[in-house]
Amino acid sequence: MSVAREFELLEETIVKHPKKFKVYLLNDDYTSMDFVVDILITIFHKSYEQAEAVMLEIHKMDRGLCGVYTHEIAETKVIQVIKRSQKSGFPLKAIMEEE
Ligand code: TYC
Repeated sequence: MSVAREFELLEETIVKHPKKFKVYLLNDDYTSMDFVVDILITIFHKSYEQAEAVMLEIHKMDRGLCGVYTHEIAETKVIQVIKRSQKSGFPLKAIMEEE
């Protein structure tokens, strides 16, 4: 196979199947439930009911899935969570994992 063809196939793979990343929020003992619900509504675009369910899942299971995104968007969400948490004085953490 020619180098040009190999490059074409690689390009197709990258364009059509960009890697996806799961973003999770982690439980802790100090962040208020209301703050987590607000984060889930404003950063992860959940409805109030969805946000409450995800927050309770994290509270019980130690982490919860907030969404699946491309690398750049997932990274932005993680940074937004950390910045908002620091500003509000909560230790809430978000992590991302390749799907
Ligand atoms: N465990 C926290 C409490 O009891 C609530 C909480 C939920 C914190 C989800 C973080 O990602 C979290 N106040």
